Amino acid sequence: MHIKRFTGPSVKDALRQIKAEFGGNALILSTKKLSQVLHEVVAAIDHDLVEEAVISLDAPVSAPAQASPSGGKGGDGGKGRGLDAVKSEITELKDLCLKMLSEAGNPVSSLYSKLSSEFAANGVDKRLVDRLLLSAFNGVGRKEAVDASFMRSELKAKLLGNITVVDPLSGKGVVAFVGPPGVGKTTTIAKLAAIHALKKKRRLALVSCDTYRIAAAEQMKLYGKLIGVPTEVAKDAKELAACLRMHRDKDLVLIDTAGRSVKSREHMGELAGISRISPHIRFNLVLGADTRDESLYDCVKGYASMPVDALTFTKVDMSRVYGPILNTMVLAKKPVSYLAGGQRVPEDIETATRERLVNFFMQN
Ligand SMILES: Nc1nc2c(ncn2[C@@H]2O[C@H](COP(=O)(O)OP(=O)(O)OP(=O)(O)O)[C@@H](O)[C@H]2O)c(=O)[nH]1
Ligand SMILES: [Mg+2]
Repeated sequence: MHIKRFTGPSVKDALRQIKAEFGGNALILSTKKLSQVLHEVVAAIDHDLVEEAVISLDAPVSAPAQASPSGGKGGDGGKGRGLDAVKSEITELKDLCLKMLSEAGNPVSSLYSKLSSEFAANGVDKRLVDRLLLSAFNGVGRKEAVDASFMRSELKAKLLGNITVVDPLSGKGVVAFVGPPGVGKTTTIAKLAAIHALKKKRRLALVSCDTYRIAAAEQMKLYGKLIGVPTEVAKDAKELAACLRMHRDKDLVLIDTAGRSVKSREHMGELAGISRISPHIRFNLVLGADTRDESLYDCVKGYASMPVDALTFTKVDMSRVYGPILNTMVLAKKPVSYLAGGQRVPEDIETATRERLVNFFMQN
């Protein structure tokens, strides 16, 4: 099966292109109005389908159109019959188009649109859904293209191939957590600090660079005290550099930063100052999985100038749909590090795995 997306100023125009490229036995999988002036039709061709094709561009020409100019009724020398034939052909073409656009009765189209709706209901971006489905359906045989469980595992394999994960705390180093206000940066650091210091018995230090919000540093200090790890406060890059020197014997130093808008030049300048201290500081962008796509995209774009290594998604427990996680990681082209699913420290966090993420995006 070969699947391709055709676009044109009208559906008719796209169908014309399909006929030119695929011949008369194309299957229409979906149609979409992209804008006032652009329409998209996704079509498939499979030689196995030729005999049984429910939807075909080459429908047999009906009797009126085939009538010979000399035969038939009326005495107008063929002129009237010609008009009838044209009218009939137009009607027939119209019916044919409608038939083509109808998905009923076409098992490939039905499965394609069922899977498409499932992804869409999970909040996956429509463009991404189309790309995924096109890559999964392309190249499979007709038998497989109507087999729901086969196509689901194809899609899972495609998704797996597109997901990357990383654990920035697996080795030694300095990791700074950045992100919008209230997303869960400090809580995430507390969870990770507790796991690494208490369970994994690693040497840790915490540094709060959040002197913007009242009591933010106190929050970090309290967590540090409860976990039993030294916690420093740095009000600028110079003080942070001194803290890092002081704790260079540690396995891990986790840096908490203030949550502020990416539109704040002052804040982005401060973060850039942190990144200039050392190229070895890794940045983890913390985002709320319950956030709207547009806000997530704004964050990704806002932090594009920072050397962000990975994305952590918090508040997974509060999200109704998981598509935004996929949309954001595809846009950012970054691996996912952690998934936080609650307020409990340290229980509600897990290191991201590709399989876990795939299960979020495809629940069956
Ligand atoms: N439901 C849920 N709540 C969370 C999660 N992570 C953090 N929270 C809660 O979100 C709120 C804000 O958490 P913080 O860790 O203070 O967020 P922050 O990003 O450090 O906030 P700022 O420093 O003000 O930018 C707290 O009430 C946390 O308990 C999560 O995964 N799920
Ligand atoms: Mg905080």
